[in-house]
Amino acid sequence: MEFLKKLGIEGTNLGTSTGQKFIGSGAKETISSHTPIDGSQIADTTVTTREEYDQVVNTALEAFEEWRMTPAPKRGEIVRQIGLELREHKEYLGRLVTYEMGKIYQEGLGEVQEMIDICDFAVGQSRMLYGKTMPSERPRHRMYEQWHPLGITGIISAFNFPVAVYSWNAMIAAVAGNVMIWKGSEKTPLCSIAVQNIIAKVLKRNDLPEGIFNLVTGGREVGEWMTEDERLPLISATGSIRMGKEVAKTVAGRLGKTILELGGNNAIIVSKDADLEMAARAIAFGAVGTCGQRCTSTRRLIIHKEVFNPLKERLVEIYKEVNIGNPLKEDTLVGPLIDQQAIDNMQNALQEVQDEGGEVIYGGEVLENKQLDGGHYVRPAIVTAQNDWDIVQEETFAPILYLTQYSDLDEAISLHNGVKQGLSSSIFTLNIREGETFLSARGSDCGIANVNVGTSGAEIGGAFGGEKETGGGRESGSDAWKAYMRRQTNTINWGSEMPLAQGIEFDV
Ligand code: UN1
Repeated sequence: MEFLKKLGIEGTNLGTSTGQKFIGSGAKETISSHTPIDGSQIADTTVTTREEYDQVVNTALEAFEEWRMTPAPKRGEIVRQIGLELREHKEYLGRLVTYEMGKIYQEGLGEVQEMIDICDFAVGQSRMLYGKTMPSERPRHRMYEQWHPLGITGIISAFNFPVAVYSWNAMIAAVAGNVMIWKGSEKTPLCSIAVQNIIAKVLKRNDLPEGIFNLVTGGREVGEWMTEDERLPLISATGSIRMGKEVAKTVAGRLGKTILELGGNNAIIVSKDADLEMAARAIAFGAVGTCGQRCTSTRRLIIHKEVFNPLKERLVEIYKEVNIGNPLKEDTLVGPLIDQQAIDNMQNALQEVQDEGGEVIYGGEVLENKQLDGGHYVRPAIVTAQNDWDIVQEETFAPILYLTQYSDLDEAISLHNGVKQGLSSSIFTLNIREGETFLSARGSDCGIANVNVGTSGAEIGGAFGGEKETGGGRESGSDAWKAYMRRQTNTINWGSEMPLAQGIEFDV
């Protein structure tokens, strides 16, 4: 396949890299990558051994010595070139994301576009790592703060955004002066290797040392080496709440820093004053896009009782029109789930919600696809449910949309906030009071709150992340860069006296 060749991953048996070079070879544990499109094997990748891991860390520590002393705008120049290289490879990499992860090609392209956007953002940021200057209370003293890099940033990312989420972290961390060790998901190892190959071109061209952008491959064990390792002052992890709690505990146990981007259980409130057609379109993209496997996917609808039936009917109509199948095909809107486990989880959730008394209004079936035998296709489901049912309280990584009703806005907001997660949220209303209430301190408790915009598909310019069990981390835009740096307060005495702060007299 042309795009595999162009990305340098055809028949690969790679896995561990210190930037320009892949290291390690010979017989060892491998991970086989399969496409969820038809279940066929794409290639094998090697799992990082403990020895290779230590080699990576040592190389990274050495590179940090040089990288931290490279002026930030010069680091930005490297990221600018990575952005250009990504533009060159956008179609191939987008295709690989689709092939290995299963999201439709439009969304594969969108993901690479997010990488390009964050590169551009990071280039600008590289000249804006601003610290404040504050007036000193002492005469002839100057006081200011500056931001320094932390060291090795460990990045653990998930299968559902196999390339973009890495870039949010890596490109910002890189301009901040850090070196990176990335462990991508074991479900999408080829995406990691392809990105590594693209970055390697820029590193080689600029004659940079090994150890700035590093890659390790593997499962839980490799992740634990990272979280336990004191040489990694910061771990940025994206994944399940269960995983995040373990990462948080381990890293906090050594007083390291974390950025956690965990599960969401995102809802849209649809008011009786909503533009229902606009709402329906946003809901459909949020609920069935990426086959319900975004952390920002719309999982719950809280609908005013007066518009419940018309909206429900409109959604069923839209769901009926949605083409499910090969995500590489242009007219497909919903591709496969990632694997059999995801299908089982969806089926179990549907069973559980029906046992509670919910009704599956539409979809939910596992689909046989003769042409794509071995793929993991489902029909997205619409289900009536109650917010406090256990299964509704959980994030099931599949296209299940739970519908509930409300009568007044306070009730809607309380249902909305009545889950443990707090990532993304939205209200559809043309009533300014309702919209502003939702955004106020007594409104949505999420990290992202929108009016007349769905829950998924955030732009990179804002800080991305959420509250409560979503983990509290912020990545990507705004001032998220600060989490990748350490703040230092500096006071300089340029006078000839030695005055103390707080006016303390201490005559020696
Ligand atoms: C994720 O699902 O982990 O806001 C990230 C969005 C995308 C990123 C999702 N820009 O839906």
